[in-house]
Amino acid sequence: MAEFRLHCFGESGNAYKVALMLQFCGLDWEPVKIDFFKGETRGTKFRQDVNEMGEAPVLEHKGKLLSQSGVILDYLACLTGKFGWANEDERREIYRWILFDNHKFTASIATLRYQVALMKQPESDVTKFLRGRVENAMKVVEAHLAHTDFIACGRMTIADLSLCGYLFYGEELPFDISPRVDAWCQKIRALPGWKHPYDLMPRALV
Ligand SMILES: N[C@@H](CCC(=O)N[C@@H](CS)C(=O)NCC(=O)O)C(=O)O
Repeated sequence: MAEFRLHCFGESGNAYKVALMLQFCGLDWEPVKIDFFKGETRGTKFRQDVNEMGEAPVLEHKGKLLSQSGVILDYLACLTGKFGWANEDERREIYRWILFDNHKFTASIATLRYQVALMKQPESDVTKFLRGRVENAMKVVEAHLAHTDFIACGRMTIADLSLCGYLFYGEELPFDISPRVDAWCQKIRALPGWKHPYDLMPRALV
Protein backbone atom coordinates (compact mmCIF):
# COMPACT_ATOMS: atom_id res chain seq x y z
CA MET A 1 0.00 0.00 0.00
CA ALA A 2 1.24 3.50 -0.79
CA GLU A 3 2.17 5.85 2.08
CA PHE A 4 -0.52 8.38 1.10
CA ARG A 5 -4.00 7.38 -0.09
CA LEU A 6 -6.14 10.03 -1.73
CA HIS A 7 -9.90 9.40 -1.74
CA CYS A 8 -10.84 11.16 -4.94
CA PHE A 9 -12.33 10.97 -8.41
CA GLY A 10 -10.98 12.34 -11.67
CA GLU A 11 -13.70 14.91 -12.24
CA SER A 12 -12.98 16.58 -8.89
CA GLY A 13 -10.80 19.65 -9.26
CA ASN A 14 -10.72 19.91 -5.48
CA ALA A 15 -9.13 16.46 -5.36
CA TYR A 16 -6.83 17.42 -8.25
CA LYS A 17 -5.33 20.23 -6.13
CA VAL A 18 -4.07 17.57 -3.72
CA ALA A 19 -3.17 14.99 -6.38
CA LEU A 20 -1.00 17.58 -8.12
CA MET A 21 0.71 18.52 -4.84
CA LEU A 22 1.46 14.83 -4.13
CA GLN A 23 2.72 14.50 -7.68
CA PHE A 24 4.91 17.65 -7.63
CA CYS A 25 6.37 16.59 -4.27
CA GLY A 26 7.20 13.13 -5.64
CA LEU A 27 5.39 11.39 -2.77
CA ASP A 28 4.38 7.73 -2.70
CA TRP A 29 0.61 7.93 -3.15
CA GLU A 30 -2.32 6.13 -4.69
CA PRO A 31 -5.85 7.21 -5.56
CA VAL A 32 -8.83 5.52 -3.92
CA LYS A 33 -11.79 6.03 -6.24
CA ILE A 34 -14.97 7.57 -4.83
CA ASP A 35 -18.09 6.60 -6.77
CA PHE A 36 -19.30 10.17 -6.62
CA PHE A 37 -21.96 10.02 -9.33
CA LYS A 38 -23.54 6.98 -7.66
CA GLY A 39 -23.90 9.05 -4.49
CA GLU A 40 -21.07 7.55 -2.42
CA THR A 41 -20.23 10.82 -0.61
CA ARG A 42 -23.88 11.22 0.39
CA GLY A 43 -24.08 7.75 1.95
CA THR A 44 -23.95 7.01 5.67
CA LYS A 45 -20.90 4.77 5.34
CA PHE A 46 -18.75 7.45 3.69
CA ARG A 47 -19.88 10.05 6.22
CA GLN A 48 -19.19 7.73 9.14
CA ASP A 49 -15.93 6.19 7.97
CA VAL A 50 -14.29 8.77 5.70
CA ASN A 51 -15.60 12.35 5.97
CA GLU A 52 -18.57 13.59 7.98
CA MET A 53 -18.78 16.55 5.57
CA GLY A 54 -19.57 14.20 2.71
CA GLU A 55 -16.91 15.66 0.42
CA ALA A 56 -13.89 14.68 -1.64
CA PRO A 57 -10.92 14.93 -1.32
CA VAL A 58 -9.82 13.03 1.76
CA LEU A 59 -6.17 12.18 2.38
CA GLU A 60 -5.27 9.13 4.43
CA HIS A 61 -1.82 9.26 6.02
CA LYS A 62 -0.44 7.37 9.00
CA GLY A 63 -3.88 6.79 10.50
CA LYS A 64 -5.05 10.37 9.92
CA LEU A 65 -8.00 11.20 7.67
CA LEU A 66 -7.71 14.77 6.44
CA SER A 67 -10.37 16.65 4.51
CA GLN A 68 -10.72 20.12 2.95
CA SER A 69 -8.20 20.60 0.14
CA GLY A 70 -6.74 23.73 1.78
CA VAL A 71 -6.04 21.87 5.01
CA ILE A 72 -4.54 18.92 3.14
CA LEU A 73 -2.30 21.25 1.12
CA ASP A 74 -1.20 22.86 4.39
CA TYR A 75 -0.46 19.42 5.87
CA LEU A 76 1.64 18.40 2.89
CA ALA A 77 3.48 21.75 2.69
CA CYS A 78 4.42 21.47 6.39
CA LEU A 79 5.44 17.82 6.01
CA THR A 80 7.58 18.27 2.90
CA GLY A 81 8.76 21.87 3.25
CA LYS A 82 7.60 22.43 -0.34
CA PHE A 83 5.25 25.11 -1.76
CA GLY A 84 4.76 26.68 1.66
CA TRP A 85 5.72 29.93 3.37
CA ALA A 86 9.01 31.33 4.65
CA ASN A 87 7.52 33.59 7.33
CA GLU A 88 4.23 34.60 8.94
CA ASP A 89 3.42 37.33 6.40
CA GLU A 90 3.79 34.82 3.58
CA ARG A 91 1.63 32.30 5.44
CA ARG A 92 -1.17 34.86 5.74
CA GLU A 93 -0.83 35.87 2.09
CA ILE A 94 -1.12 32.22 1.00
CA TYR A 95 -4.23 31.68 3.15
CA ARG A 96 -5.82 34.90 1.92
CA TRP A 97 -5.82 33.39 -1.57
CA ILE A 98 -6.80 29.88 -0.51
CA LEU A 99 -9.83 31.30 1.32
CA PHE A 100 -10.74 33.48 -1.67
CA ASP A 101 -10.40 30.42 -3.88
CA ASN A 102 -12.62 28.22 -1.71
CA HIS A 103 -15.28 30.88 -1.31
CA LYS A 104 -15.36 32.59 -4.70
CA PHE A 105 -13.12 31.12 -7.43
CA THR A 106 -13.31 27.33 -7.20
CA ALA A 107 -16.77 27.46 -5.61
CA SER A 108 -18.32 29.20 -8.65
CA ILE A 109 -16.26 27.45 -11.33
CA ALA A 110 -16.88 23.95 -9.94
CA THR A 111 -20.62 24.49 -9.55
CA LEU A 112 -21.05 25.98 -13.02
CA ARG A 113 -19.05 23.17 -14.64
CA TYR A 114 -21.02 20.57 -12.69
CA GLN A 115 -24.35 22.01 -13.82
CA VAL A 116 -23.50 22.67 -17.46
CA ALA A 117 -20.79 20.21 -18.50
CA LEU A 118 -21.36 17.21 -16.24
CA MET A 119 -25.12 17.29 -15.53
CA LYS A 120 -25.95 18.85 -18.94
CA GLN A 121 -28.38 21.30 -17.38
CA PRO A 122 -29.80 23.94 -19.76
CA GLU A 123 -28.92 27.59 -19.19
CA SER A 124 -31.11 29.06 -16.45
CA ASP A 125 -31.17 31.84 -13.86
CA VAL A 126 -28.90 29.63 -11.74
CA THR A 127 -26.24 29.21 -14.46
CA LYS A 128 -26.52 32.93 -15.25
CA PHE A 129 -25.89 33.74 -11.60
CA LEU A 130 -22.92 31.35 -11.49
CA ARG A 131 -21.49 32.78 -14.73
CA GLY A 132 -21.51 36.22 -13.08
CA ARG A 133 -19.67 34.81 -10.05
CA VAL A 134 -17.07 33.09 -12.26
CA GLU A 135 -16.55 36.26 -14.29
CA ASN A 136 -16.05 38.42 -11.20
CA ALA A 137 -13.66 35.99 -9.51
CA MET A 138 -11.70 35.53 -12.76
CA LYS A 139 -11.33 39.32 -13.05
CA VAL A 140 -9.81 39.47 -9.56
CA VAL A 141 -7.20 36.83 -10.40
CA GLU A 142 -6.55 38.34 -13.85
CA ALA A 143 -5.86 41.76 -12.30
CA HIS A 144 -3.66 40.24 -9.58
CA LEU A 145 -1.51 38.41 -12.13
CA ALA A 146 -0.66 41.70 -13.87
CA HIS A 147 2.08 42.26 -11.29
CA THR A 148 3.18 38.79 -10.19
CA ASP A 149 4.13 35.49 -11.83
CA PHE A 150 2.44 33.35 -9.18
CA ILE A 151 -0.45 33.92 -6.81
CA ALA A 152 1.45 34.52 -3.57
CA CYS A 153 5.03 35.23 -2.50
CA GLY A 154 6.26 35.53 -6.12
CA ARG A 155 6.75 31.77 -6.44
CA MET A 156 4.73 28.59 -6.79
CA THR A 157 2.93 27.83 -3.52
CA ILE A 158 -0.11 25.90 -2.32
CA ALA A 159 -2.15 29.02 -3.19
CA ASP A 160 -1.46 28.32 -6.89
CA LEU A 161 -2.34 24.66 -6.40
CA SER A 162 -5.66 25.65 -4.85
CA LEU A 163 -6.67 28.18 -7.49
CA CYS A 164 -5.64 26.12 -10.52
CA GLY A 165 -7.61 23.02 -9.49
CA TYR A 166 -10.38 23.35 -12.07
CA LEU A 167 -8.58 25.14 -14.88
CA PHE A 168 -7.06 22.14 -16.67
CA TYR A 169 -10.38 20.51 -17.61
CA GLY A 170 -10.29 22.06 -21.09
CA GLU A 171 -13.52 21.66 -23.03
CA GLU A 172 -15.45 20.80 -19.86
CA LEU A 173 -15.14 24.43 -18.76
CA PRO A 174 -18.20 26.37 -19.90
CA PHE A 175 -16.43 29.77 -19.84
CA ASP A 176 -13.26 31.37 -21.18
CA ILE A 177 -10.10 31.54 -19.12
CA SER A 178 -8.76 35.09 -19.25
CA PRO A 179 -5.31 35.72 -20.84
CA ARG A 180 -3.07 36.19 -17.78
CA VAL A 181 -4.82 33.37 -15.93
CA ASP A 182 -4.20 31.17 -18.96
CA ALA A 183 -0.50 32.16 -19.12
CA TRP A 184 -0.16 31.36 -15.39
CA CYS A 185 -1.77 27.93 -15.99
CA GLN A 186 0.81 27.28 -18.72
CA LYS A 187 3.60 28.00 -16.21
CA ILE A 188 2.14 25.41 -13.84
CA ARG A 189 1.67 22.93 -16.69
CA ALA A 190 5.37 23.35 -17.57
CA LEU A 191 6.58 22.34 -14.07
CA PRO A 192 8.31 18.94 -13.85
CA GLY A 193 5.85 16.14 -13.08
CA TRP A 194 2.68 18.00 -14.13
CA LYS A 195 -0.13 15.69 -15.22
CA HIS A 196 -3.72 16.18 -16.33
CA PRO A 197 -6.37 15.35 -13.69
CA TYR A 198 -7.59 12.30 -15.64
CA ASP A 199 -4.03 10.95 -15.75
CA LEU A 200 -3.73 11.17 -11.96
CA MET A 201 -7.14 10.04 -10.72
CA PRO A 202 -9.76 7.51 -11.92
CA ARG A 203 -12.88 8.99 -13.48
CA ALA A 204 -16.20 8.33 -11.79
CA LEU A 205 -18.40 9.39 -14.71
CA VAL A 206 -18.10 6.83 -17.47
N1 LIG B 1 -13.92 23.19 0.24
C1 LIG B 1 -13.86 21.78 -0.09
C2 LIG B 1 -14.79 21.51 -1.25
C3 LIG B 1 -14.88 20.03 -1.52
C4 LIG B 1 -16.00 19.71 -2.49
O1 LIG B 1 -16.93 20.51 -2.74
N2 LIG B 1 -15.92 18.50 -3.03
C5 LIG B 1 -16.95 18.03 -3.94
C6 LIG B 1 -16.32 17.24 -5.07
S1 LIG B 1 -15.29 18.26 -6.06
C7 LIG B 1 -17.85 17.10 -3.17
O2 LIG B 1 -17.39 16.09 -2.68
N3 LIG B 1 -19.14 17.43 -3.07
C8 LIG B 1 -20.07 16.58 -2.42
C9 LIG B 1 -21.43 17.18 -2.34
O3 LIG B 1 -21.55 18.38 -2.54
O4 LIG B 1 -22.35 16.42 -2.07
C10 LIG B 1 -12.42 21.39 -0.43
O5 LIG B 1 -11.67 22.27 -0.85
O6 LIG B 1 -12.03 20.23 -0.22
